[in-house]
Amino acid sequence: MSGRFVTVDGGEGAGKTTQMGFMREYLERRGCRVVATREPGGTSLGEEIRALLLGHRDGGMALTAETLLMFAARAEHLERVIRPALAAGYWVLCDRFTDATYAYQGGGRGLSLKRIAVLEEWVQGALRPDLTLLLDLPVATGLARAGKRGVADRFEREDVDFFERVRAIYLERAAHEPDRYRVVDASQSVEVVQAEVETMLAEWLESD
Ligand code: Z5A
Repeated sequence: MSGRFVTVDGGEGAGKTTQMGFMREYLERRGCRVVATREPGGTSLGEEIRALLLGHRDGGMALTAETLLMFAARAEHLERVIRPALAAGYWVLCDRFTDATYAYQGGGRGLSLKRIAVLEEWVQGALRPDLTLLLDLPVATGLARAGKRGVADRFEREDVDFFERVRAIYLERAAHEPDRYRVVDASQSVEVVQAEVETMLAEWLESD
């Protein structure tokens, strides 16, 4: 079976990490060779950029700098991990990708979506995920889950309105590209979400 690029995205506390583990196991049981990775990060340089992006610094970070750092990490990730893995026939399972830039830097922070599209084209060329699982849940539910984890990073300290705008962009994008996105109600129990993710993956594999 040839490689596919599958991304998992969603707001705070959506359960991406939890479901990624399950998805990896499921795909491996079906005979797929899987590389699981994440953004920002996924490479040695990318993880250093991630620390810069999530850490707190005096005076914050200019939105342009934040966006370019996201894409710098992504460029490295694409060249060193994602493209080689796909070329070798692996399935790449990625925790967040460019949809997150549209949602957080675009929706959350108000950067022009057209400007993000220019960077997307520059850094990715024609490469887009084959499938994106959007784990959607009410902002309050996600924040309550994330709040149990301890020290908040630079994004987790944003207010509810920020995360409402993030969610709205994800849902808008999913409605606009129904062939690529599958939206799962992530407010349900881990087991129910997992069962829905399994059904979704099985149907997608059958139709692919
Ligand atoms: N960011 C950006 O701005 N622009 C970009 O282009 C990219 C990223 C790529 C780091 O991402 C930040 O980077 C992120 C957006 C920004 N900002 N924030 N915040 P991240 O993905 O590493 O960080 P995160 O969103 O906080 O993800 P996470 O910490 O890995 O959470 P998660 O993977 O979605 O959830 P989880 O760890 O699986 O679960 C969270 C908790 O909920 C945990 O205690 C679970 O046991 C629990 N959980 C999970 N599922 C359930 C269900 N179904 N019911 C009840 N409890 C559950």
